[in-house]
Amino acid sequence: MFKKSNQLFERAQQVIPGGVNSPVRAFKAVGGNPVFIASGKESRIYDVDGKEYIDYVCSWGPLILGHCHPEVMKALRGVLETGTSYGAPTEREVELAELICEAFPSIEKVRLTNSGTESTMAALRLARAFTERPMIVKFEGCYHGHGDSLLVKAGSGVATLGLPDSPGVPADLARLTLTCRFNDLPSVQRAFEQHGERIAAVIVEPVAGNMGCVPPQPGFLEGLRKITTDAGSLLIFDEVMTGFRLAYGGAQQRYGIKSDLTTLGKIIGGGLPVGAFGGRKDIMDRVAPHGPVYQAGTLSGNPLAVTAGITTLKILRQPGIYDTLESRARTLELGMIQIANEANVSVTANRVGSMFTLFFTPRAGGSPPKRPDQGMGMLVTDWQSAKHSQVEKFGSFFREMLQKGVYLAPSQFEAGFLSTAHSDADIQETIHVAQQVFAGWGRRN
Ligand code: KE4
Repeated sequence: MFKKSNQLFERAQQVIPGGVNSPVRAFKAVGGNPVFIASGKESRIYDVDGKEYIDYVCSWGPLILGHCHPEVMKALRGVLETGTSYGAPTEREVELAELICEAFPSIEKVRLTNSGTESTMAALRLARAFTERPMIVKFEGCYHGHGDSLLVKAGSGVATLGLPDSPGVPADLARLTLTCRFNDLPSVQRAFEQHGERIAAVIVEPVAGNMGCVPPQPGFLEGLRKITTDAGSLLIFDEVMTGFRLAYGGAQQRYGIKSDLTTLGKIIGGGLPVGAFGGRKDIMDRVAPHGPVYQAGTLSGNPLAVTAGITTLKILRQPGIYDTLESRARTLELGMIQIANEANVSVTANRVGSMFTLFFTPRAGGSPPKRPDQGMGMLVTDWQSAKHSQVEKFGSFFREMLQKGVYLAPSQFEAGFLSTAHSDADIQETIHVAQQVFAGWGRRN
């Protein structure tokens, strides 16, 4: 098992930093070597040693229709015959932009990019230009791509001037990013009391996925909307992960909040590289060439990528898609909680729609769980509580599930995803496999 993957990993590390083209893929958070994938089909992926897995990463969210969806593949084959890229406007990118504006009422105009990172970088530049203010607010545990202003961690305390979260990020730039606590409006109020008139925007994952899945507490997003409006700052919803995932209109449809700018990615490319940033017309009209704020991209709006995106969104518009995703994800969540409780394994689960995380947190104490969706573990509502997770336990769980043919996100602090290709049988098989893993833990303890 994993023989060819291990050989490829050795080879990859000679020519690619860490042997991977994105750090989380290296399995450093869970131990062991990454498996190299040879193919995917519906809810399954197959590694280079021929082992089959039920896939809950779905390329980190884009493949909400599963691997090799027949209509997406047919559309790609069709456009491939006409060419791959022109560096000139095409009808398809207008169609994708129209679909996005139709799905998100807060998006009156949208610019397509090649990744989520490009989109959030551009959205920050645009917000700074529009407000003529230099500072940004982000949240601990939220990730918005690898743009310099966003690779920043909290300073001495929360809502203090930021410090670089990676070598190479200039301290002078990091100081312009304030880091507050997710689900903690007072920390945002403090930031605005101290720096309000200098804050261009607040950027937030409306449902956090990058500390594991953490939903907004009631009133949190509404509070951000009010604070930013009152201060003349912009509210940026980073919906790269949640856009078209939580609902056809993303988190803003689910929670009924309109942001000034929205960033998108992942699903809108249907598995090919597409990102986007969009929002109010008066803001977006500042973007070159209409306005002075520069943003560009050789392959932005690429015909292949937008075709995969258009086909995906048109399928997602069909009635019932999100209800099915919700119901299957709920079955998985309840099943995992039930078998963990039965096996006396302390976990807590966070889920919004078909995006979820099983946190291996210490026992919460107090009375035993009462609700079927309540595990024994401490709740996770922000980065501080997420950090209580017993990551070694998650690592063992990940490796044993992998051995048994279930491919989870290789980090406790990531979200897992379901696709429309995941069947009821897949869900039951996953629960059964987890039950075997927990039973093994019981025998060992
Ligand atoms: P990309 O540049 O990776 O397309 O998008 C960056 C980004 C922006 N905003 C949010 C909310 C995101 O989740 C992401 C990227 N998500 C990660 C998963 N945690 C991508 C996986 C990876 O980095 O390899």
